[in-house]
Amino acid sequence: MTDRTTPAPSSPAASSAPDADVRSMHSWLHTARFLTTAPKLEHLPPLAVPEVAFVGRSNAGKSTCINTLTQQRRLAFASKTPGRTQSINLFSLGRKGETDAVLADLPGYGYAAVPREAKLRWQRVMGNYLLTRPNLAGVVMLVDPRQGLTELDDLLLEAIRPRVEQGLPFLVLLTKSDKLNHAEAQKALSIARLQTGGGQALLFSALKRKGLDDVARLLWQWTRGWTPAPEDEAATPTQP
Ligand SMILES: Nc1nc2c(ncn2[C@@H]2O[C@H](COP(=O)(O)OP(=O)(O)OP(=O)(O)O)[C@@H](O)[C@H]2O)c(=O)[nH]1
Ligand SMILES: [Mg+2]
Repeated sequence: MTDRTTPAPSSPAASSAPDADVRSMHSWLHTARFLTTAPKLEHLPPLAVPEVAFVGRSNAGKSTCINTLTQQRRLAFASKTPGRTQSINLFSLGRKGETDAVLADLPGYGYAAVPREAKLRWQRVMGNYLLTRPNLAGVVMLVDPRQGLTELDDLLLEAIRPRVEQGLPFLVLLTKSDKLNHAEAQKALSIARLQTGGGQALLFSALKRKGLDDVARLLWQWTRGWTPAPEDEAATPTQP
């Protein structure tokens, strides 16, 4: 499961270092606990720690991915019924009870049974969140590779392009890869990379626990590499 990078021949310790590191990244993710739920953008607390958002179509596997990464069965509520997650749910990460990062599970888009008005409202909320959340440190877009990137995924990509161009880390995670054979998975990966203009894409399977190390490493790097924009340093609850 762990990436095998070529170790320096003169340094036996170097070959075991990536394993040790990735273990501590996983144990950091396992500290996840529920922080808050926000049905609307204005209910989100201002935070001075990096936040990584999980976005994607309804039923793509966002909540399951968070549960798998954090090794908790029901932290984020996953379900066969599309549209299960209806608010922005935040989960704190950090050892010794201290929060040093936050994961955000966002409601999925594209669920056919949602009335048009609610869809439009949600698209606005999502767009505003992605464009204005000051402490956003990265976006993971989950895509079912059997569908590929859909029109709504493209719209979202377009919406956040300015922030990504300014350096916001972004990853397309092809979920449920256990449902594809090797050739299909590789093809889906190439297409996703093309569709994101050479952006980062990875295969993931909660069922087979595939891609966990890579995602853990990215989340760690993104949150460690995040620095608050100067005006956000003193993030405090908004005044009434
Ligand atoms: N085979 C397989 N099924 C998966 C995987 N990940 C998620 N699922 C299933 O896909 C369905 C949807 O998963 P959720 O995690 O609830 O999806 P979501 O993106 O959070 O959905 P919304 O909250 O509606 O936006 C559930 O039945 C999961 O068990 C996976 O890696 N492999
Ligand atoms: Mg969900």
